[in-house]
Amino acid sequence: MKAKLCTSFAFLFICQMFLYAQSESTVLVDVDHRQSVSLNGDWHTIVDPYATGLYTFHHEVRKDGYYLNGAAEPGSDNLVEYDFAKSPTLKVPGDWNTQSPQLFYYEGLVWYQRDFDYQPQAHRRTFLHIGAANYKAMIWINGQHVCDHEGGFTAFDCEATQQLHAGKNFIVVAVDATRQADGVPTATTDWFNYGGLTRDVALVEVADSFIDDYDLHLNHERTEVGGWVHVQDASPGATITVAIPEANLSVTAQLDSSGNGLIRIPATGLQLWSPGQPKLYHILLSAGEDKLEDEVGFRTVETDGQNILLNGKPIFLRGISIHAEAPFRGGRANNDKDVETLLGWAHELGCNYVRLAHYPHDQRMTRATDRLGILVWSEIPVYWAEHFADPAVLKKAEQQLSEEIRRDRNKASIVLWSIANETPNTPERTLFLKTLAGDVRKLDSTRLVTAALLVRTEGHTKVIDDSLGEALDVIGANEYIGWYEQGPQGADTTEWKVAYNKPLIISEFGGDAKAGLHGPETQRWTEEYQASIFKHQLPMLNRIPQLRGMSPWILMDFRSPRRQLPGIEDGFNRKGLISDQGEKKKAFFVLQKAYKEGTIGKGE
Ligand code: GCB
Repeated sequence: MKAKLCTSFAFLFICQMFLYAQSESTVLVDVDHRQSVSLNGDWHTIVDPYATGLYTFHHEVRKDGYYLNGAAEPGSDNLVEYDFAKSPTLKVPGDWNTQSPQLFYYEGLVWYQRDFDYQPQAHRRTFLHIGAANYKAMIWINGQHVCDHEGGFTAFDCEATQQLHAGKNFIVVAVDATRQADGVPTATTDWFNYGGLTRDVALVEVADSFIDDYDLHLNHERTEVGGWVHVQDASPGATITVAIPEANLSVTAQLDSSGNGLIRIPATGLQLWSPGQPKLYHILLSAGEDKLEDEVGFRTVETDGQNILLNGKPIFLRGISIHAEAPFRGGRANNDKDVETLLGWAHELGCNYVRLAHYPHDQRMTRATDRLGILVWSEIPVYWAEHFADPAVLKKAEQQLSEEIRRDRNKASIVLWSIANETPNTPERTLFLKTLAGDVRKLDSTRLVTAALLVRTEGHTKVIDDSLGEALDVIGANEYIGWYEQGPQGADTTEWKVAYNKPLIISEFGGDAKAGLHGPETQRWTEEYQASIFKHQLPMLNRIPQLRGMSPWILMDFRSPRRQLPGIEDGFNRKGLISDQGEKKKAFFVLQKAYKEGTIGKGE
């Protein structure tokens, strides 16, 4: 079967992954507080659309693949047809599309290589950390295979202790951004398929036995911080200590045979985290030689009938949707400045909440929402027409979900895990997504499960009765009255019927406007038309009794190859309240007024 698959070019990359001994990648929780050596910077790159660096002309796996980092020796008749040292460089982190005009629409395989000096320490282990590589990555250090990864928006860590040595080392990463019909996401989306090593790359050093995962959260009654810490390769009888020095709290727990230590710390006296007071505590964890710090907030989130309760009190989520698109320069958002700009605008708008669409964003984003007190909807890219009947696709979605939750479960700002966006209401889809909802609850029972559903129309009534609603804690729904259907006034006569007695978030609404294009409110693409959509939507939304939040689409214009209208879209989805060059459109101020004056929303 493998051999047969490997003769088809479309499957080349997948086959290569099968043919190497699979090394598992993991996610080191709190990796940004670990000692690390950055591998960011200039990497040599080779664009390889035919996968020549992996396969011979008969599609056999090459024994002398580009991962060996070969070069023709002067005077030798050894034929080597590539040379990283003489090849152009690209910046890491960064997508290749916005770094080279020739690569703007390129969606294939690119080889990345760099040299680095390293001094491994005795009794220390080293992991290669990749913040994100879109979409598939294969990794070698000093010519030896380290690991592979699929999924363009989740972080992963691969142990490289064996492959590294003292002195000069080299790393080669093959990144393939080919869109996959059976990928997560599938081949058709409404965002740009930025390829490459789009987030930070580093070597992370840990002790022989080290803390790889933990879950510290306030219990339902808000009386105790509970959870667990997991230590990899702990010796029998080892213990784990968790301390919150500021609150004079410290506990030590015995690890069980699988390396897990259960933690219970009395929470009396701890200040709760909330958007008004985003209190983070400095936490110290230690297990033998391994010491780790984190900044963690404590709060509860739950539903009660149609209410969302934060720390036991009803809250209304005044939000905005955000893509991980870099303001001003374009490309993937991946640095502190990008995060500061995007969240700065959300703050200016009056938001206490953001929907991080449509995939997990850089960890800088959720660190910042924790610090700034902005609640978060985080989602995996299960988007539109996934191959829901394919068990392999389910596995990919489950992997991304667990990587997302593992990286971010100690972030107080995240209150909602979203499992899908606008998926067709079919039995296979429902089974697939109910499995994911179950997975979330197993991995993290302290947050709410949601999804952005599609809405049905019956005359002047919008009906939300998608059967997936049964499996959700909070119903999310997207609607585009005024843009994809009717004019903005359509909202005035629309009523809503929701089949579930649960909180509802309108997770998208909006319309396009080209910044600076003005005209009558009836003229599509003008700022006035977009503002008019918001003016008619807000009163309609206020009439929905169970509305508990909203995240209009979207904070900033973003690139999407689906958006082709010359002079207006030019490759951008223009539903931003702000242009990609930072110009605020009229609708921004309509929403800002409603948020700041508190004329939208109830339940608080
Ligand atoms: C949607 C999608 C979002 C699109 C948006 C649009 O419903 O969820 O990803 O970008 O509509 O602009 O059409």
